[in-house]
Amino acid sequence: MNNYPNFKDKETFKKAFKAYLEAKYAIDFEKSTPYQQYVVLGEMIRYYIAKDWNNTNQVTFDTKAKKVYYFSMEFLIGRMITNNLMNAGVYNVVKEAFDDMGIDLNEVEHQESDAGLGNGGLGRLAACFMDSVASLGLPVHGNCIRYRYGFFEQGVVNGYQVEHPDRWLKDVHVWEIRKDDQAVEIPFYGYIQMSTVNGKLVVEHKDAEYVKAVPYDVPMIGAGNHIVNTLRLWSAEPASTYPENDAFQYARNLREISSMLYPNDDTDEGKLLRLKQQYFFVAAGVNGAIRLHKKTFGTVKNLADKVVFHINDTHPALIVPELMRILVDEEGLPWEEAWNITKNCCAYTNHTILAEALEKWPVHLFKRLLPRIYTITEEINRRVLLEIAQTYGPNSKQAYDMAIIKDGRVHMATLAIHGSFSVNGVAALHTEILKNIEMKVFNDYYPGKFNNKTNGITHRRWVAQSNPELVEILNKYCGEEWIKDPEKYFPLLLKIADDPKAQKEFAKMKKARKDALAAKIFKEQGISLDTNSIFDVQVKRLHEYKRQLMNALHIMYIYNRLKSDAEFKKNYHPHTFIFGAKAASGYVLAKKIIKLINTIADKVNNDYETNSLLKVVFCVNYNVTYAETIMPAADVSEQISTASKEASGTGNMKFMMNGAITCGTLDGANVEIGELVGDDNIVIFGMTAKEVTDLYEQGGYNPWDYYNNDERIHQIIDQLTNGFFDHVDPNEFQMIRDTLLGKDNYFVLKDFDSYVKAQEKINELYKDQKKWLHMSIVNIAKSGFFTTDRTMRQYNQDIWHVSPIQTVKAP
Ligand code: 26R
Repeated sequence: MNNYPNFKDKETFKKAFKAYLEAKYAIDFEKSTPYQQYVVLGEMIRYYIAKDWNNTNQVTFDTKAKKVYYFSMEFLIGRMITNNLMNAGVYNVVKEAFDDMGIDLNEVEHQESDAGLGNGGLGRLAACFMDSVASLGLPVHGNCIRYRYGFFEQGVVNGYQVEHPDRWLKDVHVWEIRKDDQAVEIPFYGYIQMSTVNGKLVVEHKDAEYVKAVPYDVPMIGAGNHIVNTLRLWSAEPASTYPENDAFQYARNLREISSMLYPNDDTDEGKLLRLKQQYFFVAAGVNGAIRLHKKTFGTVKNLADKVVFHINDTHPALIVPELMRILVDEEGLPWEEAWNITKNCCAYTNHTILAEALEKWPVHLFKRLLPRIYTITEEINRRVLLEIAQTYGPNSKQAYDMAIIKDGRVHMATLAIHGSFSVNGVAALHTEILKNIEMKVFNDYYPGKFNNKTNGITHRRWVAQSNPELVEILNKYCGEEWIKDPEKYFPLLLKIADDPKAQKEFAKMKKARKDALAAKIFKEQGISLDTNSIFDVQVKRLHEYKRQLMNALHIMYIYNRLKSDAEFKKNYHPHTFIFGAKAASGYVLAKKIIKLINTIADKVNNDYETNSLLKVVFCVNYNVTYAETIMPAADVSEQISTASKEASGTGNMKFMMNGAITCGTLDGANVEIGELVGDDNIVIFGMTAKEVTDLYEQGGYNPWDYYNNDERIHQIIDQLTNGFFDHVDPNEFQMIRDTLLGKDNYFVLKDFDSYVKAQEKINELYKDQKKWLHMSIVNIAKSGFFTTDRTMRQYNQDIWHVSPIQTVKAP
């Protein structure tokens, strides 16, 4: 057993738990609340893993192991308690003890607030990565900001989204440890004075405004291997020196830095505070890493052999100039040597090709906030351009395209590409688009730098933790080893894909998960669902390119058909369309689409002629915790983005691993899902990425042709504004109508017909349950590829090259 004996067995645990609780809260155990029980359990787990955590750090230090610092502005971790109980290997002891004591473990688990330090895909990916690297024993540590408010809490009032602050830290955060001794002071503003002293360049940052960065460490517990990595969250506090003339204003401003997560995942707003956040956590994390490196090796010259800084999207790209600053200004290395080290330390992942999401900072803003970082970035740019001129001559188009600073702005993706030894995309198609279109000029100039790492999800959270019925089935047909290597063991399911007895077990599993979701929705929103209906689910951020609108319009079409076509009605299998989505607070059209979905739900759910066949639910405040109930309950996974726009998607993988059939376009990782399961086990529709790109080049298409020639489309578009929805201002959805008929940039109307056909196919397939279950089982069997264990192994083999930590296990 482990170093801390309280979890040795059920009886020991019961005694320790009771004693701890009574001491901590000075009450009788019988009078304790689930929240108090949660805090005590959480703290006990943290003590339990403390030795392993310390040991992991110590061994990494003693063996002088190479390590990775994964910098991400977002880690969407959700709740940690269940994951920690399972990975630490004490779930069953606790469960049995609690059963004896009359405590509902599930209720205790629900006391934890969902840590929403992320917007969506990119943030959740980082969280899945942390689970996998710890479980593989790889020394990979996260760096992020300790946002006082995470991603906003969504409410719905009269069909409209309202936003509330996410006060996730309002109670104690049981997992973190504040490390005052490792705080770092970060300079902003001021000016730079250079001088030469004894022939050496001295760079002084004068009149700077300092902010203290205090780290809070959160353990990332590996599954059953006694490895505990660290996620370091930086918090902004007053520094030891501050401007005397305006101390209050200073205090207010600096607290803002770690006050909230920006709720945008599409448009780069260019807000000064966001740039401050970026430099704040980059500088804190890099300085901490360098300090530890120097303590280990006494030099920075071997940095590239021992450290990788991973840049998760462009948000932490300031790592590049910050590292140069440290190496040149503080360590006194010549520029060339420093640049060589920097280029060999940094690796960058691109997560989007949406032009509006690419970060570009106005020079005037950048320069004022970060004077030294700016001059260094300028020098990087100057030298890079000189080098490019050697290949392409002076004033080439290539030089313009690859410039870091141009048109008054600093281009962060460009900075990240020049400053990294590896640039990766997140799905095969996405990487091809980067290499051949979006970043072609870089791929030509830096052959071999670009590579693909298809995303994944951690099967520990998304199956082991979220779908107990599926766990039982997997244990039975794949053996309990599946948890260690899903890619190897899941395919054993192929043998029983047509076995009636096994099929029945899968059907039962799905029914149980649908019942659980229906119970939650009933409890929270008072809507009752038919769990024999097809659960057709689209959950993800609300964005035009993801085309929730197409899904909504299709529901209107189905409703119209059900009302007017008896034959159609007879053949229609009952459907429940489930949505979950948050819209960025400033994204007006996205918010309108939420209103539309809720308006449609209102209408169809209350129509007694059709509501046994058609129901619509908008799940309020979709987050990681909600997803844990939704993913396993889906029959159909909606992945219907305009082809080429969704870099990968990861929800698609969670659904697949839980047996849902993908209804999707050939976009992102859907392409790879399709290749794995084969055409018969996925429903693909719509334009291809190439067709989309070609059509953009021709300037788009005319949506009026579709409105005029397709009666179904004509009817729905008119219904948006003709009073069809009761108690709704006919102008309410004018904006949606105008968008669709104006340009329809995301080809909703163009793909509509093929989407209707895809949905018709699903309706027919589902009626043949033998066929459907076969498809579902094949999907699970092939989903092992999408574990982040595989993704992380590939990152390590091709990019990071670190060795697993060898800890000496306590006797
Ligand atoms: C600049 C700022 C406003 C900003 C832009 C974009 C902030 C956040 C984002 C989020 C983007 C980068 C994102 O989440 N991308 C998603 O990454 C997932 C993980 O790789 C992919 O699965 C998904 O397809 C992609 O949209």
